[in-house]
Amino acid sequence: MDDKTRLELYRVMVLSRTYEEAILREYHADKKPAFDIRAGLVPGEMRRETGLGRGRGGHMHLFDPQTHFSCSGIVAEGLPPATGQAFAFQRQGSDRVAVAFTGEGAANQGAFHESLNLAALWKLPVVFVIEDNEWAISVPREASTAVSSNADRAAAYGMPGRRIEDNDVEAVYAAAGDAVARARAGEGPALIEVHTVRLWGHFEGDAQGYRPDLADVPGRDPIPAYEARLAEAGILNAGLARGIKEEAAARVEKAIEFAKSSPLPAPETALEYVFA
Ligand SMILES: Cc1ncc(C[n+]2csc(CCOP(=O)(O)OP(=O)(O)O)c2C)c(N)n1
Ligand SMILES: [Mg+2]
Repeated sequence: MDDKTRLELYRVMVLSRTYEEAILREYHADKKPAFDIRAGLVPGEMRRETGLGRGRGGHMHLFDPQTHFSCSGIVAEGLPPATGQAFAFQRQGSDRVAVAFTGEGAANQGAFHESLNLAALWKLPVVFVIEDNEWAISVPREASTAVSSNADRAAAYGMPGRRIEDNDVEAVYAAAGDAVARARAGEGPALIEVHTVRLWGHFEGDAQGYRPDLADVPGRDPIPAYEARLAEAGILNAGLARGIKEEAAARVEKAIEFAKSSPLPAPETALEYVFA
């Protein structure tokens, strides 16, 4: 992998983290001293009229036609629409590939198995990505899943399955490239399971009393680990890392200012975009 791509991976990781930390800060800003879920800038999960959900839905109900992104609040329900989208791409003769992301807990839902079966049967251009963060809210993987790697399940549907351990971003990048190339070549779907660590609670305010591994969590953070790997390879130094972080912070702060200065949805429009 070339240096430019490796730095780009680092940039995306930093931008994502910077965004999450900024949202965390804004979410908690006016909820103190005692945590009041109704108070402050983000009472619940809505944002503003200019947001993807136009202030009418939370983080689970986003749709962005520009980047062809959508999500669902129903666990595993992103998979059938991705499979359907891949079917549309195939019929259109397009070289586009659908990608569905889901959790390791979701891999026990019926929708997961139905999607994989149909996608493999019809050789659809879709990549299924499972993020194994070891927890489904408070349920550890071994309490819900009979196999230790969901990638093993791919064989049952006649598609390749790959599991990548311990936040190896470069291995994820390579596996994604292989899966997309395979889909584009008409060879059908692939499954990638990415093993990671859940750094925070399932939701803000989750005290995680059920987690025996909490003390180990900070040491498993992928960002300092990748920083060290790139520094060792002579690609990243402290100055460049600082620059990338400052650039990410400026971009995120600008977006937050835009959100704060955007109007709230007008109450009389509450029934717009509702099917009845
Ligand atoms: C069909 C359905 N059942 C239950 C829930 C409640 N729920 C929300 S997240 C979650 C756990 C999901 O775990 P996992 O798939 O591992 O994803 P993670 O949260 O770890 O990313 C559950 C059970 C839901 N949203 N949809
Ligand atoms: Mg999980």
